[in-house]
Amino acid sequence: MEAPTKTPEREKFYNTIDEKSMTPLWEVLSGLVTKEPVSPAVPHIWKFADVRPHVLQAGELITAKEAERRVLVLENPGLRGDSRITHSLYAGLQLIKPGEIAPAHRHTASALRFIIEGGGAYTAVDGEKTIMEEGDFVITPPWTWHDHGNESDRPMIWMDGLDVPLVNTFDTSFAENYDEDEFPVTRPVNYSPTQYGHNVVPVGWERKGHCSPIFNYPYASTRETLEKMRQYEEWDACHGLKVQYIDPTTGDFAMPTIATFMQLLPKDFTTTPYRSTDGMVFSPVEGTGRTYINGQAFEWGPKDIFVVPSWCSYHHEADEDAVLFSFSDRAAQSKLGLWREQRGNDPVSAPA
Ligand code: GTQ
Repeated sequence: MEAPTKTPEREKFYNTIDEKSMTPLWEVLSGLVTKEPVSPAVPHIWKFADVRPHVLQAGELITAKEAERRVLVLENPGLRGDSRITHSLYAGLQLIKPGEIAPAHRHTASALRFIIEGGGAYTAVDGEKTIMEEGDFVITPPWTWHDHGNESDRPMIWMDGLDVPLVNTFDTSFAENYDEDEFPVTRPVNYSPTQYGHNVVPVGWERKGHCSPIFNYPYASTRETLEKMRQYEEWDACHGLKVQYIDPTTGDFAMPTIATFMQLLPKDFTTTPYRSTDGMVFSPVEGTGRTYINGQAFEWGPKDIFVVPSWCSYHHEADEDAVLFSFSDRAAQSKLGLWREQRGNDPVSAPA
């Protein structure tokens, strides 16, 4: 689709209406309503060994308290200055040193934590602490008070994933700080998995908010599920064995906007090329391999973070048994009826 020819007469007209804050659609239509997704984001990998020293350096420069959140933002090279890892999502690496507290605040954005290094630090959500270990996936639901602290003796580094770009597209951001560093703790550590993860809820219980009431999904359980499944389930050609994290009270994704996944790829497995409209952020937990994104190879190992933008075709190759965590905005896209995928050379499919 090409824009119509510009004649002097037309140009003059465009300049006239430009002064009235108007523009001709036919000049911009093909870039506006594209035949298929065109993302400004590009494929990229952050090797953990490369970025770790800088995350630790930040720890010498500023305290968690002064920074409020001491995070190095992972900016997609196609979107520098925008604090985005995909077009719609934010990601960063947060460092909490022993004894530090990242003070309590709340915001309308949803946040996830994926634990990359360390163990024993906590996130507190509305008065409940959860202790985090490597590979755990932890949620901070919208508008819940949260602070982070590290009572262990080692630094902890986790990846934050937030829907800030989506929230800001809608111009719906609210945020406030709590008066104290820590929101008062009123429930036992890890209470929510006990209350909501055992297939019962109190009689008369009603769901509050739009997130899973469970906010820590430990790696040990997810890993066990995948290991059991490998004995009884077929490997999916595009994904190996892939599970999605759910809100057990609805079966929907655990968060309203962000979908999260964990997958197992067995040694020497090569997946069939795949693409979907949700730009994906991957972080391998175990194993090494590579992912070809639009034909370009990205070599990965544990704790690396790489991004596959919307509608880029990709496939994985695992050199050894590999486990990959990933997240995307699929939860939001699905609710809006926008999500589509394509497996290999199959036709593009959209769920009914
Ligand atoms: O931990 O609440 O990386 O509010 C960016 C914004 C983390 C957090 C980030 C945040 C947080």
